Amino acid sequence: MSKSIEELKSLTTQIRRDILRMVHAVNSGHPGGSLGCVEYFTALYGKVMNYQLPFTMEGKNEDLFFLSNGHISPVYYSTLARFDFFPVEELKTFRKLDSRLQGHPTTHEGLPGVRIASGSLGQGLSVAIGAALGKKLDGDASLVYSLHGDGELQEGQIWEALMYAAHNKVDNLIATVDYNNRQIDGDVDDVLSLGDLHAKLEAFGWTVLNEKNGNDLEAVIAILEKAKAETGKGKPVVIILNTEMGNGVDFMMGTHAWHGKAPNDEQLAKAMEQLYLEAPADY
Ligand SMILES: Cc1ncc(C[n+]2csc(CCOP(=O)(O)OP(=O)(O)O)c2C)c(N)n1
Ligand SMILES: [Mg+2]
Repeated sequence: MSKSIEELKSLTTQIRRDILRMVHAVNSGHPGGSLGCVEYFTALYGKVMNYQLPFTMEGKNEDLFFLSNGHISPVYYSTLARFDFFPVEELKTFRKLDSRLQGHPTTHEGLPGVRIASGSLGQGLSVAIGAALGKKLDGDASLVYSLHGDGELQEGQIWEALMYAAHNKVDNLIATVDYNNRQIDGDVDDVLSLGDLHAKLEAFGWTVLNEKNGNDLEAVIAILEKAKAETGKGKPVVIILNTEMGNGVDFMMGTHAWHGKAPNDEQLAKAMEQLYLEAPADY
């Protein structure tokens, strides 16, 4: 049964708790970008995307999602577990040897929900385009979604893929850019600015939507629904989603420092206080 907005909002807090506990347990992983993308994942899996369980690799007649910025695997894994793709307890195995939950997603462990390996930035848009074209060939009217980091957009392959998708009218694809203006070494504007991203994406032939409140669940659902309404019109669709790296934990916001760093015991305890739930369903 589908969850109410209130239930989904409380789930966003649970997912944030999962993310921090997962990276804390192994003292490694990427909490910052993960925390910023919680509303996107919750909107996608809780409201917007049409998918079936049990998971099948082929995903015929269902929407597909490809995570291109694979380092934010904690938010991906927590979301998949909380939406019943695999047991929540398995989050305990994150980044452990022989786990299905590797630091960067891979397919050979067979984790339900994961259709591509990612982590090497820049590749996921090309995969999503291939899957979208495959759906057209199959007469499958479902949609393909993908997520990309803004720092990831510095990869040349992304721009080849953008050009290719517009030329081939891949209009069953909704790509989203996690526009947090942070990357591993600092602010995107300082490291290698994307300039006027909206104008660039438009010039590459895409329909471009913007959402300033990427950490407001209802706003994210609304922009994804708007994007859906723009599909089937001869152009691929992209959402520039403003998010806050580290969102939900005060000392993790306003900096790139938590891109790939785990909290220590004290920091975890402090963060958990800020992510209070009356009845947490921690694994
Ligand atoms: C091809 C490639 N080059 C470099 C890296 C190392 N790397 C991992 S995350 C990252 C920063 C990416 O920035 P962004 O996509 O904005 O992610 P965020 O920091 O916002 O989570 C880099 C350079 C990588 N994973 N793949
Ligand atoms: Mg970023």
